[in-house]
Amino acid sequence: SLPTALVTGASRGIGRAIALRLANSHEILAVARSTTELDTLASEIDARGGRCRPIALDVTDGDAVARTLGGQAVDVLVNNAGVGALKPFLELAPEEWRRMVDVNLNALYHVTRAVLPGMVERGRGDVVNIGSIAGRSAFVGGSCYAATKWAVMAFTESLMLEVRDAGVRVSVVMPGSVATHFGSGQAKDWNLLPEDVAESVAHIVAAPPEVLIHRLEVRALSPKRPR
Ligand code: NJP
Repeated sequence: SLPTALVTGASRGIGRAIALRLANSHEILAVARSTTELDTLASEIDARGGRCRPIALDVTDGDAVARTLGGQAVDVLVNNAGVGALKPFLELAPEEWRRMVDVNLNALYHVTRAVLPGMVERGRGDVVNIGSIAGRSAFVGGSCYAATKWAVMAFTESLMLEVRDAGVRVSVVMPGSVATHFGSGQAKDWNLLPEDVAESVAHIVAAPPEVLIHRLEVRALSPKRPR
């Protein structure tokens, strides 16, 4: 049977592209809150001859995550779900700050905590976190968002050091700007496509078992390059 890949934030954007890409070689567990979008994704993967199980779940709900994902046999975990309220610090509402920390950081604890024990037990597995170039730089309007993505970098490297001897590979993909509905909720005319990021995730997962690609930074070559 196919290995299993669990992708959070699979209902749209980068997560959806990752789910579609990994569906070539994996059974997909597609996690997000939007059930209709997850069902559409599952039908699309079905139609291509793949397998996809939609899982409606708020990744910030630690109890629900443990209940739903705990004990699932997962070969590849992609922590992709993320939110960005990109605005000056003094304009950030407390709820926006809390939400970014909850989805971009705390959810990585909940989801990873649920599936990592199985990987360690089996002596193999991939955890791929979707970070950002904002995880090694700063920008106006990024006080919280960049802070959460710097945290993802530190989490990724620390966890990698802890579990590599157990055979589990932990990585981070750091994209530049990607054309999704991220942040404002409006489709953006940005340079990278979700599929570009998905290709990097697939590259990490397909590395020979004794090879760890720990960090990939993915940038567009130039602004407004036509495809
Ligand atoms: O964002 P978007 P992207 N529980 O808004 C899900 C990073 N990144 O694809 O629950 C469960 O299109 C949401 O699903 P739903 C970014 O930081 C992006 O651009 O149904 N799921 C949806 O599927 C993030 O880590 C750019 O609303 C939750 C998905 O997350 C990742 O890429 C640049 C959830 C968000 O889809 C994907 O972002 C960069 C919850 N509580 C890094 N809350 C960029 N776009 O430019 C949200 O460097 N989701």
